[in-house]
Amino acid sequence: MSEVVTYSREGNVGVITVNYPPVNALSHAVRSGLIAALEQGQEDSEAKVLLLVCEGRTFIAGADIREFGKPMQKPGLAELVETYENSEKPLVAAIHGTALGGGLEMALGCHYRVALNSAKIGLPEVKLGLLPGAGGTQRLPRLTGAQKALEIITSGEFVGAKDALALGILDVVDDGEDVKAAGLAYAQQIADEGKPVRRVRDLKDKIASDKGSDVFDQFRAVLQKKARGQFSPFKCVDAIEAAFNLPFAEGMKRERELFTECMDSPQRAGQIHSFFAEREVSKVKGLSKDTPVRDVNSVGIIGAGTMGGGIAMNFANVGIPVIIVEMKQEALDKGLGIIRKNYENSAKKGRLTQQQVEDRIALITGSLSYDDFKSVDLVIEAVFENMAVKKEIFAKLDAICKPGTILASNTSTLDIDEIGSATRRPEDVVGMHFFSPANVMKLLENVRGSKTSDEVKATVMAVAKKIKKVGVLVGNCHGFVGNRMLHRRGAEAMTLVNEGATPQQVDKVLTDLGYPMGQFAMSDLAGIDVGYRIREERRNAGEQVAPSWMDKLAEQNRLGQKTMAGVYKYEEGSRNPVPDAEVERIIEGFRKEQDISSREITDQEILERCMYVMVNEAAKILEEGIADRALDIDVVWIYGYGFPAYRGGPMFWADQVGLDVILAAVEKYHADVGGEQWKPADLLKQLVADGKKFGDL
Ligand code: T1G
Repeated sequence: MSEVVTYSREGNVGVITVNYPPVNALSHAVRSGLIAALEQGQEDSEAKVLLLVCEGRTFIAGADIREFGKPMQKPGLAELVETYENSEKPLVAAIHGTALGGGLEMALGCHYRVALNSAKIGLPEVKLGLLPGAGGTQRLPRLTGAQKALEIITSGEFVGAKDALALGILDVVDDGEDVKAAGLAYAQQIADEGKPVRRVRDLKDKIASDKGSDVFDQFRAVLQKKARGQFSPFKCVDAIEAAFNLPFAEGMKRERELFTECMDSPQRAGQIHSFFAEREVSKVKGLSKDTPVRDVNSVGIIGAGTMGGGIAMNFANVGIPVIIVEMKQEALDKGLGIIRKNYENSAKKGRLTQQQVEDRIALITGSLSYDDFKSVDLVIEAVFENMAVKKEIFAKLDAICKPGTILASNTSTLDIDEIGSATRRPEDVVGMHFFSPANVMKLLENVRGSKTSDEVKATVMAVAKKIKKVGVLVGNCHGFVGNRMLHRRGAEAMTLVNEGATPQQVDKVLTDLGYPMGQFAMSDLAGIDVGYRIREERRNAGEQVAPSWMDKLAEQNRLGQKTMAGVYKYEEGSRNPVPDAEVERIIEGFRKEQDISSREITDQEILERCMYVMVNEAAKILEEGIADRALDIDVVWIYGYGFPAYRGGPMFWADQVGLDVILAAVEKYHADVGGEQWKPADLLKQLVADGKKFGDL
């Protein structure tokens, strides 16, 4: 008798119940249990209809991802679904929570489907670098037609119960909260009405209406942009197309071939790594589930600029009231106006109702006085990057805020310990580094100071989850994890241009790797003056910072998108970067001034120098304990800088390139290019010597 799947009967309904926490994934034990329970149901002469239902918080959430990469044990998932579909007795699936991937495929193998109104369904395999491999690409189109099946399967997005009902994926949606009761009622109705077995595989009208249409090629053209560089989305289209060109059994064979191609692709390994890494980062070294977490029911924000406004929206979006303090009424009004405009835009796009817009705006109030922070639980400072200003602010906050209020800075590079030293509560001081636009980017880099308490660390990690961010706890150094590595890449990219590359050549190497944006297009977006000010501050602090052709741009007020010209030029109303001959002249002039003779630079050298310098820096970050695990760094780069999840993050990618290859190149550039950035990290040398990878740490 299976521990995880049981059979029972209620009246003349045979009930197959899955109970395999946390998400009823289709592990080998569950698959075997489902076969056994179905056999019991078939043999139970009292059972006229069978019901498949799950205990716990959700219906089956898919194949057990932890089994991927290991030898598949029978029964396979496609075979299991087919066995259910061939049941002689009508089978009803009752869905709550999320029916995803193999879970939805199991439901599609049943003959009728009921779901709670709160339930969602989806085929998110594409987000794992896969495709639905248990008949989803063949059965779903038979219910929805080609276009909707293509959208659902290539996006991997979840579909709410009401929409799924309208699409014909569900038969009934129940407004109650008891999925078993809903399932039993519907199964009893089917028994009473003597409804027959109804196999999705036998449905023909949706196939007939879309057969031979050019929707597939149209969709491939759309994917060329949306899924640039990815493998599995295109295989999804091929599999779905097979449902319209081949008989069901042939279509299943074609799906299996394409699924195997995806399973074997390095992108699947990268996506699966990213999936688990995103969940692992919330398990912080040194913190346990018992570490106390403070309540955060009200938030104060200092600064109503782009960052402050975006940060405020994150809290209002989840119902937490926010007070934004500015120095001047005009700046406050401008900031609040931008927040309203952002919400109105979301409403225009149908993402929010007007009521939701008003409700969120009502949660955000402005003030010109710090006194309004007296009772807030958390304050986040989001003013410009100047240490003296920040210390003055934190001293004031320390005097005004109640004991226990967490004082956080959104600084992107500055020393959290030094900021905390301006207060009598360094244990309550922490960095909360949001990424622009703060209401969009998912990463929240939480920066622990040397005195930050475990309770505060646990609290800001819980806040990240609450505001739907991916929180990563990192150590305190210049640039923390993400920007410290980005600074290395930026410096290397600038030097490559000094030496002969063009900005657009460098950017194309990075976008070909899968970044959404190249180094210099990103500089234009952030503002050329941002980097210029940082370099000037470091020069004024006595650091040796080499002159740069980008300084020339700043000095000529070519600040990027905001001035319609920076590294690139921009047409009116367009963000599309266009190479500018004027910039090439500026670069040429800089080379002459610096007596640099330019040379032909290959794309491979650009890739190595931009990426390996980051990997070397990351190894130093790990050595210093600024990041606890390599996967933390992967998550920072995927969610903070758009590093392609299908490559698993820079550390996972480095492991796939081979650390020996990278170390050899680092040593070569240390000799050729020189500089601290190319000094091989001890950890990198050690891993290569031991034949190990970052993933082994
Ligand atoms: N397999 C194994 N473990 C899983 C899992 C899965 N499919 N889904 C989640 N977990 C673990 C997760 O690692 C975490 O573990 C815990 O459950 C809670 O997850 C043939 C091949 C269901 C929406 O892609 O989207 O079917 O950290 O923190 O935020 O066609 O988990 O507690 O140890 O994410 O409430 C397709 C992936 C598989 C769904 C719940 N299915 N999961 O979110 O909790 S491929 C998916 C999710 C497939 C077939 C193909 C989410 C969730 P731990 P969580 P959550």
